[in-house]
Amino acid sequence: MLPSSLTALIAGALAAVASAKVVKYNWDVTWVNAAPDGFSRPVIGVNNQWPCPEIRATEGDTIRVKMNNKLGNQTASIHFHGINQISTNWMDGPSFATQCPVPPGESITYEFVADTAGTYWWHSHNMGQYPDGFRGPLIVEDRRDPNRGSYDEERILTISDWHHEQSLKLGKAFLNPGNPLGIPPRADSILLNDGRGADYDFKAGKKYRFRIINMSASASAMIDFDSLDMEVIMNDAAHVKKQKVDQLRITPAQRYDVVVKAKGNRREKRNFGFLVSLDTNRDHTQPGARWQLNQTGYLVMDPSKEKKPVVVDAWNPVDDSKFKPRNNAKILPAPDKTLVFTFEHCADEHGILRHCVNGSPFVNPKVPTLYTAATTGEHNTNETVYGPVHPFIVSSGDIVDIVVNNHDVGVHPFHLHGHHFQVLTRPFTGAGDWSGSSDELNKRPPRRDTVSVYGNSHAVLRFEADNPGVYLFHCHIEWHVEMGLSATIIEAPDVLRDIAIPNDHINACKKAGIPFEGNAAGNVDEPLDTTGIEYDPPLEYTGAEWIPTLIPRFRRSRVARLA
Ligand SMILES: *[C@@H]1O[C@H](CO)[C@@H](O)[C@H](O)[C@H]1NC(C)=O
Ligand SMILES: *[C@@H]1O[C@H](CO)[C@@H](O)[C@H](O)[C@H]1NC(C)=O
Ligand SMILES: *[C@@H]1O[C@H](CO)[C@@H](O)[C@H](O)[C@H]1NC(C)=O
Ligand SMILES: *[C@@H]1O[C@H](CO)[C@@H](O)[C@H](O)[C@H]1NC(C)=O
Ligand SMILES: [Cu+2]
Repeated sequence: MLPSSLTALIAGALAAVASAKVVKYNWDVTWVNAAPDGFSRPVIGVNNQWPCPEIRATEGDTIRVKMNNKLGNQTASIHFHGINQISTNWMDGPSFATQCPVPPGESITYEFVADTAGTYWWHSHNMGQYPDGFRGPLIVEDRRDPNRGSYDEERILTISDWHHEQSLKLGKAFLNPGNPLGIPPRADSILLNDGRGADYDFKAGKKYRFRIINMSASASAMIDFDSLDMEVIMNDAAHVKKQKVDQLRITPAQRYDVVVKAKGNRREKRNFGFLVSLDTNRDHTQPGARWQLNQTGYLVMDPSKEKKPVVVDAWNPVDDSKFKPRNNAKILPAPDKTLVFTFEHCADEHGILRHCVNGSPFVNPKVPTLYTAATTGEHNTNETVYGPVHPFIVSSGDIVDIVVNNHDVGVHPFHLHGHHFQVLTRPFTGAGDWSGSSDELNKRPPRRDTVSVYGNSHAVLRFEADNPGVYLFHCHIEWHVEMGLSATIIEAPDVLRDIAIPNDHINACKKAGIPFEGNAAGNVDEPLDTTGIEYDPPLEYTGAEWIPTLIPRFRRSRVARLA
């Protein structure tokens, strides 16, 4: 006889399959005018509306999004951040990694299983585009929430920096010989729930689950709920042992699920503020951090009562690398492969500042990397065929370590596609490169998909290669992606040979004039022939701009490290 827990598990799984549904969205991607902070500008919306819609499904459901690019003058793509795309790597969304940028007038469909409950978000993964507003929450509800009972109601809080200028123009001014110091675009304001401030109804004695999602392009934000504690229950859709905290720092792309209990009683009603501050300084642990953009939201019990501003004396957010996994999962076994990802600033021959990873910036290939893996046969285990994407080849079942050594003074939030990793160590500023000592590693590490790496410091991340595909590992500051701060994990290439890519995805390449077979330069007959592979970033930044006559277009520029 089966143990009762197993019987229950099987019964649960069967029930889940029986009730699983397909959640369908048909999205026209369109320009819309919006003024979330009072300043009107064109933003990228869905079905002529902005803010963009939320995607909501239940664990086990299939999510199907038909994306019709009606922008007219830009290409598009969508990434479902934190969804690991098990067995559906080609639905992951990043342009030139797992698909072609979709040109205006074309449609593609994304379809995948929402296999794990949690708080996610979706966003354009197409050349600096999402800061124009093309992003939204993605919530996968539990069938049996282990935290059920810990809260009464649920709310979403999105946080984002905001620019009055469009991303393309910001990118062109940023990646330009006229900006040799690489001064990044500066946010004009901060948005809560894509607007100014955010108020929530709050009832005495009730407990609220906040799904906090950071959709920023760059800055870093702190949050403090006045005199109320936040009880953290999840980070990046992974359960953590409940922990009460005063303050959190949420880097772009990270999510926290926290429970906040409404103190007070029915007679003595009051309103609680929460402050969100964007740090435009480079590293909040260093002196001189300036909090230049603030927004206060309120948990409102009585609208007639005062809403006091929140004063925070100091920002000392909790060390999120010390969260404990809810299930007490142990550190994975010692690694079979280690990817060392060391980065620093470097300038190219035109004086444009880039991010060099192990000596050179990531550059988009001419053929999306997954399509190269699918069409180069036995050669797809040779890094040569992938060209300038910092390919790192791992075999099915490998335990993989990613060691990030940050030689820059800034804090960078790193995101891995296709996997949640264990954060084995992540010291604060000034710790230098990883020594290689396993003494430093956390034996019960938290799991997540985005982690901050501090200035002149490091992080060690571990995952199991159990999901064949092509996965980007990159900084989630959108401007840094455009500077080349990315690498690519090629996982189980032998399994990727001759996989079938959906016709509409291939058709998008044809319509865009982008090759979809062969090595990084589109060489089909001789995949090891590197002729035409471009290792230097293009001189002119064109972002997501659609210029039919110029595509594909690659220019030479030699990259030299700064002395
Ligand atoms: C594209 O169209 C939008 C909306 O009309 C406009 O604001 C923008 O400047 C255009 N150009 C590019 C290259 O995006
Ligand atoms: C959101 O991400 C931005 C960019 O890293 C960051 O500056 C900001 O602090 C984050 N917000 C929160 C609430 O942590
Ligand atoms: C934002 O809030 C922080 C913390 O209370 C404060 O130190 C800072 O001066 C505020 N910034 C502005 C521009 O008001
Ligand atoms: C990959 O291809 C290059 C170029 O032909 C060759 O020099 C190298 O030995 C190959 N590497 C492996 C691991 O086969
Ligand atoms: Cu970065």
